[in-house]
Amino acid sequence: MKILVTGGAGFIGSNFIYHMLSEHPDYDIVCLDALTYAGNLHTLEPALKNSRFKFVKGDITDRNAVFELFKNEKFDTVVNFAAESHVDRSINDPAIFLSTNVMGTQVLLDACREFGVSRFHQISTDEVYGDLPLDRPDLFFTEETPIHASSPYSASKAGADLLVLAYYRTYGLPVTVSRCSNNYGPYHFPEKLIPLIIVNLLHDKPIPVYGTGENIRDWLYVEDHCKAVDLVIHKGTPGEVYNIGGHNEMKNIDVVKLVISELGKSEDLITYVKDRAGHDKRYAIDPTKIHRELGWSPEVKFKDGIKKTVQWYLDNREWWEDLISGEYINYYEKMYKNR
Ligand code: NAD
Ligand code: TDX
Repeated sequence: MKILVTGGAGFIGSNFIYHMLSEHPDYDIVCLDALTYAGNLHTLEPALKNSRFKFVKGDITDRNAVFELFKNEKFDTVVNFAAESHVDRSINDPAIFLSTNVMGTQVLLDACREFGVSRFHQISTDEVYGDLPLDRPDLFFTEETPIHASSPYSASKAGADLLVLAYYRTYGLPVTVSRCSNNYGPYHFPEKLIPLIIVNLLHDKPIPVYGTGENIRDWLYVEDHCKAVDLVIHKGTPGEVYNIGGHNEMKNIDVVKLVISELGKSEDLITYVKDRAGHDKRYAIDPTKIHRELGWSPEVKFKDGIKKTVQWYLDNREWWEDLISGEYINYYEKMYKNR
């Protein structure tokens, strides 16, 4: 079995590559990644020593390069993690989100049709469902919840989902889609909430909390997501969507306070800043379908996952110290100065 993992130099894709290399000792994995600001080849250094792994630098929107790669490698399965993934960046500059997330997905789908694959799997997100109100804890996203995206990021992911499902209906391409809640764990780029809290606390810098901090996210340890995707690509039914989440809803402010206490820092570092435009209130996944049909359940409890994650950032300072120099300083200034 030969699998193409796009976006494998990013957060979840790299964790997925390590999961697959260790769980499937007879599989070959090729990673295609453009190495944008969010992609990091250092993350894949241990994988690069494995003879069953190959890295190819390239852009999923580059049709010629993608077709050439498919022609040479003859993939059985394609798992598409490659995306622009940060909501705040999509608010400032939506165009690249449409290009990578929609057009890039279309190029991959066309290559799958042309060269024949047994499965194309699209890594999607719970954000395509929009948000839920804070005062209705009885409501959850199911696979039947209508698409109702709020940000340019989630709209681009929703567009990609619709295309993927259209290629199933129109051309019979064997596709699956998974929509996961917020991930956390090793190799998470420090522009996202949990690694940003950790990195700022380690520098005794303020923690910017958007709005009132009451918004709710449904957190899942990244390894649990990888296990779910592994199951979907092997046992999922073509044409189907699977929600992935572990019923772990937390207010942002409670996540911030938990990480502060884990690191023994002061809550005085909490700073409330101007809210995100269009900020989704609550995400909450109903994972009944993947549990019932594929037997998946999350294994890592949030309090244990947070401990492991904080420890990983303490043990791997050189990984993130590299990332927060240079371009990241400009990003941080632009995003948070005078906010
Ligand atoms: P990330 O931003 O950490 O990584 C994205 C990777 O894609 C990077 O390595 C980047 O270099 C690569 N990439 C970007 N544009 C590319 C292009 N045009 N061609 C090839 N490679 C390109 O993202 P992540 O957090 O690991 O998310 C991975 C996927 O999972 C995304 O599709 C995202 O929408 C989805 N997702 C993320 C979360 C989350 O909590 N992070 C939750 C649900 C779904
Ligand atoms: O500085 C911050 N302060 C803050 O209060 C940042 C970066 C975020 N937040 C809030 C906004 C959100 O309510 O924390 C919450 C989490 O924010 P992000 O880490 O940016 O994640 P989110 O917007 O929820 O999107 C994530 O989950 C779904 C991923 O980035 C997406 O790729 C995925 O699809």
